[in-house]
Amino acid sequence: MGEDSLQKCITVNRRQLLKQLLGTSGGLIAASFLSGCQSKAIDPLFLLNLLNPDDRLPDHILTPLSEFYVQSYALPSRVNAETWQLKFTGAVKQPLVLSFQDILQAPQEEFYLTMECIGNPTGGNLIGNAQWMGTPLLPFLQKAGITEGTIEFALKGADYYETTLPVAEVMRPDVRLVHKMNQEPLTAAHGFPVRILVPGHFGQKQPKWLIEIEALTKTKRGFWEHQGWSNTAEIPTHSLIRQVQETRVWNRHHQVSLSRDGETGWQQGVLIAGVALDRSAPMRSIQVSTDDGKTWETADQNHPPSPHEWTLWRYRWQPKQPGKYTLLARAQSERSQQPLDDRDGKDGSSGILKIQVTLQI
Ligand SMILES: Nc1nc2c(c(=O)[nH]1)N[C@H]1C(S)=C(S)[C@@H](COP(=O)(O)O)O[C@H]1N2
Ligand SMILES: [Mo]
Repeated sequence: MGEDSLQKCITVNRRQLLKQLLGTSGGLIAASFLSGCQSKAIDPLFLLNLLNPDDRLPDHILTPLSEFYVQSYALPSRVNAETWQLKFTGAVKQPLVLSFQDILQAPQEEFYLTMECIGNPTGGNLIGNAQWMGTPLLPFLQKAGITEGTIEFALKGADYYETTLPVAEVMRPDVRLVHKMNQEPLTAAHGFPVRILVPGHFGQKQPKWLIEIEALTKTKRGFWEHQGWSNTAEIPTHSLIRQVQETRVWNRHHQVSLSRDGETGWQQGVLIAGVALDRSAPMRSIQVSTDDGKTWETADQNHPPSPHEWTLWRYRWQPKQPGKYTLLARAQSERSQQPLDDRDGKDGSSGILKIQVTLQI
């Protein structure tokens, strides 16, 4: 699992990164941040009470902060909330500077959003769900005023990370400047004091330690986008199997072996559970196959109030024979259907995870 989660970090070409950083103002300081890529990944989906399939699926499962994956190429040395500033620069009518107090005094909104890294391999665990608190960005952008030729915004972190998004995406009313995660102030690793969340996109479009929003009249590639990762980084319709009976699964190499007898023996039924996510549309159904895609059954699912939070699903399988089986799960949202082939790549993974299960004699 460590290897999977580090995959993206390893793809960074240090020399290229250094060059890119030194091209920005303050590049010398940036060089000292290159202490190494930090990545933490623990399966975020805790065991549902699967042996009790009559229980209603919960509306939300939050990933505790201690278990939430961290994907950063470097942690900025110190970001102080008292001296922190967010600057609106570039093609704005009047430059605007916000303090942390300005963020706290603006109207607050609480919402759920699932964060996933575009480098998360099919079925991988660089994904977590949290409740966030922050204030809409839009009123501040309106106050600064965007000049006519503006086409993109660059969102910049104190670690000199940056990413860009089209004007229309950043000016959506559900884009927020966020300072709390699961009711706690953001931790240093997750972007204290303020990060931005742009729903519908993979993690790379959600800069932590946000310090500058620059209005651009020309397109620009961000840090990961420069390494070839998708520039739109929109979340495709996809599902992840997280659990088979009591075994947590998070990569395609997982083998699950179940004994026949006992309380969790396969004769009592096998519970399969997971999550599904889409960039903007509610999940219509999650289908599970236990015969490598020949036949499909519809899983139970919950209906989270926001499409930006993962849908939880659960399927109870009653096998009749021992043997080897291949489990698949496929999501269909109101917008699109998950493709059946393997897709691990620079647009993010949307492929089907195949889990091998052996039912013992
Ligand atoms: N400033 C900054 N923001 C960043 C990054 C970074 O390296 N620096 N990494 C991005 C990536 S690739 C992901 S997947 C998410 C992960 O957010 P998390 O570490 O809070 O889970 O943060 C994004 N925001
Ligand atoms: Mo990421």
